[in-house]
Amino acid sequence: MRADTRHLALPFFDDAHRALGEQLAGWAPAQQVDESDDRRACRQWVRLLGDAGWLRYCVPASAGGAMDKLDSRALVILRETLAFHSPLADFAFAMQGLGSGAITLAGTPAQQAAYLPAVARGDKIAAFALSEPDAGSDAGAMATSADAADGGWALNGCKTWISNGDIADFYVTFAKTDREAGTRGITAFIVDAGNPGLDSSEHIAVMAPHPLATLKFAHCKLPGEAQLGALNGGFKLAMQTLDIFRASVAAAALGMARRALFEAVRFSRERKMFGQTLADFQLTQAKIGEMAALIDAAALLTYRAAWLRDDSEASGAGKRITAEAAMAKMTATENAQRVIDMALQMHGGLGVKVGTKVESLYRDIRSLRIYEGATEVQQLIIGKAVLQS
Ligand code: COS
Repeated sequence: MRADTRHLALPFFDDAHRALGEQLAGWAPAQQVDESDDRRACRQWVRLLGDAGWLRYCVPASAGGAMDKLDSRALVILRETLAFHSPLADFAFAMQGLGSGAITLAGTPAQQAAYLPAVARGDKIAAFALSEPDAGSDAGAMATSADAADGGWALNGCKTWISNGDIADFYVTFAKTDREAGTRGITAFIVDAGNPGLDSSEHIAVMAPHPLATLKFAHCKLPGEAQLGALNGGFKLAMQTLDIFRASVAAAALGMARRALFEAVRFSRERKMFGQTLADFQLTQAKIGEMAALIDAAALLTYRAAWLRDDSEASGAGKRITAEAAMAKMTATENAQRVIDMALQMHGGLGVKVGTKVESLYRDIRSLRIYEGATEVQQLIIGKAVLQS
């Protein structure tokens, strides 16, 4: 089935976005990936996405990308469409962008050349290592440290909930370089998989399976060139990266919600009950109406956040869109959870049967309300911004 593309007519998008959305809507349903093993499937999705050229939207043109700069609206279209068809395909795409985003923003020419073209081809798998067992929402409280050693660095500590953990070729890792300086004492590093000081073997199983692991750094030696961006500038770099990708998490949630509505409409038209179809009942019509409005509200906030960032980049204004991205992420993920729950309820017993699309969506959506800043963190960000304005 082809994803609906009517929203591409909205003025947030230009013709290049419309062409991208139409092409992708034709490509995605034709892909066949056995997702029973999430690690194998994720690698396969990266291969397919790389070969088809879609990963080129994760890096800028100077490094083999499709557009001059990371384009938030293109990312939104890609994630929304991929998530409609396969949340795991969306995950594989998104992690290539999130994992390499800090290199795009702050990498030296040599770092960009070494990693970004390979990410765009799907030859290197990327990961973003920020969270720790005792530092999730409070990212600045991280304990992993990087100390000067042998002309380079030595990392010690632990990162957890790391997407692509143990299948990534490199990890953009954030560590304390000044323990007393809070968020102003964090630096980013590029850690290649295979470094003998890195153990990524502890996998984490979750309700919607995708590659996830804990990383342990034990005197993990890095050359000086592994430092990414300014010394002690890592927290801002992490936040700037999240500013780009949070709006795209909203888009992934939107894709899942649109799929749930699609399934609910299809099912309600087919299901016979009391001499009519489920869709003939006013109760069903009211639910479908509520679902559609929740989806459109999420869509408008998501497209606004993406458009604002692209517009700010194009004009060179460099305006932060943290609050708008937070509004999009919070609203789209929370609304999608409600829409998917309503679609599942409409399916009755079938809704909880393993193998039904709404059943897997119900599990897929849940973590989006938590990762890349939980709903409560988004509320905090928005609240602070309102109070400061
Ligand atoms: N862009 C640029 N700079 C930013 C920024 C952004 N989006 N957000 C914060 N900063 C800067 C601030 O300007 C401040 O700079 P100064 O030190 O020069 O004043 C600094 O970073 C610290 O900001 P703040 O005081 O707001 O930091 P807090 O420790 O209060 O943390 C939250 C803010 C909670 C918003 C942050 O820790 C966060 O986003 N947490 C969630 C992390 C997350 O998403 N984890 C999931 C990991 S990926 S799955």
